[in-house]
Amino acid sequence: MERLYAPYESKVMSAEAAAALVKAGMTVGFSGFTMVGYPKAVPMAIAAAGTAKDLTVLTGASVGQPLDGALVEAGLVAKRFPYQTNKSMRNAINAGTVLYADQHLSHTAAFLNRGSGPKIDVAIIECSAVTAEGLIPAAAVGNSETFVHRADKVIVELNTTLPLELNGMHDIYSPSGLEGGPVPIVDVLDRVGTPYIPCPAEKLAAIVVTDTAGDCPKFKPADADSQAIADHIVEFLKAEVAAGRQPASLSPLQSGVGSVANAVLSGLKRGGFSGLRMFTEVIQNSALELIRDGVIAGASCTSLSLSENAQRELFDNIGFYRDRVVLRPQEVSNFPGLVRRLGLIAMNTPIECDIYGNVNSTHVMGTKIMNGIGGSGDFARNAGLSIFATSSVAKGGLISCIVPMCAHVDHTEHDVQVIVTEQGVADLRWKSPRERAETIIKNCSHPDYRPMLREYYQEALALGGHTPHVLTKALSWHQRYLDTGSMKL
Ligand code: 0RQ
Repeated sequence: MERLYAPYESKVMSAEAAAALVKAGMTVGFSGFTMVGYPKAVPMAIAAAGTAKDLTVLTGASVGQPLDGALVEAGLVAKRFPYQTNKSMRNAINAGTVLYADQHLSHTAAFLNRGSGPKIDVAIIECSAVTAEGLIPAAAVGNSETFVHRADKVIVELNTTLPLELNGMHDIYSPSGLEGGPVPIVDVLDRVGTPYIPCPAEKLAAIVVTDTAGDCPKFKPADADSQAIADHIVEFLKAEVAAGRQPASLSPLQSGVGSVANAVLSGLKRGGFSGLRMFTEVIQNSALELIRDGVIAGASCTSLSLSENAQRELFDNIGFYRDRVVLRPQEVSNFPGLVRRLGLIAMNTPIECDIYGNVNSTHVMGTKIMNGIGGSGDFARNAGLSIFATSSVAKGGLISCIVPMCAHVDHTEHDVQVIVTEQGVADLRWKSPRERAETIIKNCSHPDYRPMLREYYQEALALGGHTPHVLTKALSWHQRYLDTGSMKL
C-alpha cells in the first residue's frame, strides 16, 4: 500500500506554509485522543508564527504539549473544547484566559452535526496514509471524521513513523445528523463503516510529511491502593457472575484511563476471567496485554493509548491486533445507545464522591478544573453496571475522597451504582439516600475520616429530609482544606 496517493503529491508543503492557512479567529478541529494521533508539526508552526490569535481549538480528547501547550503558551487560544489534560492549558482555563466548555465526549460531533456548534474552518489531522478514497488515521480516531466532514479546508500531517498496516483497523461511521437512525452494531467487533475518513480532493488544502513519532503516554505502576481496588472489583464481578447478573465472560467492559484502570484489567486475568470483550474509549497497556494473551477476545475503542514498549508490540504485530481491535470515531465508541444495548460494565475514576453517591470527576475543591468529564458520563448513565473507583484519600491523606457533599457534581447519584475504594465496595443499587450514606461511610471511607463522616451524618439526620444535610457544614471540609491544607479537624 502507498503512503500518499500520487496525484496528491502536489499538495505537499512545509509545516510553515500549511500553518499560514490558519488565520486569527478561526475554529480549528485537531485530531487526537488521549495523547495519540494528534498533529505536532503544524500546531508548532502556528505557535511559532504567532499570528493566528483568538483560535477556537477542538480536539477529540487530550493532546500533547506540541499542540495544546504550544498554542496556549503562544497566547493563541481563546476557546477550547471538549477535554484537555495539559498543564499550561489547565492553568490558562483556571485563570480565565481560555474559555473552556467541558463536554461529554460523544456530544461534540453529535452537536456539530446538528449544526449547533462553531463552523469548522480548518481540520488538521494526523494520518498514517492518504489514499484515493480518503484519510487513514493514526492509532486514534477521536472527532476527526466530523472535523473533516464539516471543515472548509483540511490539512493532513502525514506521519511516516506510523505503520501502513493501520489501514483496515478503523471503522469510520457517523451516527449523527438530522436523519441519524439506529447504529447497526450489536457486538464489539462489528464493522459498519469505511476503513478511511472520506475527504474530497478539493477540501484537501495541504499535506505536511513528518517523521516525528511524538511522546508516548507514561503510566504510573500500580500502587497498593490501585491493587486493592482492583481486587475488590474482581471479587465484586465474580459475585455478580455467581448471582446470575453477569455472564461468565462478563458484559463488555469500559474502562477509564490511569493506573487504577490498568490494575483492574490485570486483576481480571488473575481472577481467571476469559473471553472478555471491551467497548471503551481507550485501550491502555494492560488491555493490550490481555488481547495478546487471549483473555480479551475483541475490543472496540477510539484510541490505543500505549507506552512506548506497548506501542512497539502493537506495531510489530499489527496484523494480529487488527483482527481483534476496531478503532471508531468517539461518537460511536461512546454512543449512549450502544452503551445501553451492550449492557456495558463502566469503570471510571472520580476526584471525589459524596456520602449519597454523587460524583465529582472534574473540579478540584469545586472550582479548579482538572481535566474534564471525558467519556465518563456517556458510559456511566447508560451502562448496565456503573462503577466508580478511587483511593479513599488523596494528597497523602490530607484530602478525603469521600466527602459530605461534592463541591461539584458531574455524575448524580442516579448514575452511580457502585463505589469502590481500597477500603471496600459500596453497592448502591436499589438503596435509598440514607442507606447509601451508611454503606458508603462504612465500606469506602478511610478510617481517619470515618468518625468525622459519621458525626456529620448524625447531625444531618437530626435535621431530617430525604437526603439529609447540614447545609452550613456540607462544604466545610473543602473550605478547611483551602484554609489549613488538610480536611482533618
Ligand atoms: O494530583 O497530579 O498533583 O499528583 O488528582 O489523581 O490518583 O493520580 O488518578 O490519574 O486516574 O486521575 C479523576 C483526575 C483521576 C481522572 C482523575 C489529585 C491527585 C493527583 C490525579 P497530582 P490520580 P488519575 C475516560 C473517562 C475524569 C474523566 C474520565 C479524570 C491527580 O481520572 O480526569 O473519567 N477523570 N474519563 O492527587 C484534590 C481530590 C483528589 C485530588 C485525586 N479528591 N481532591 N485532588 N486528586 N483526588 C478517559 C477519557 O474520557 C479521555
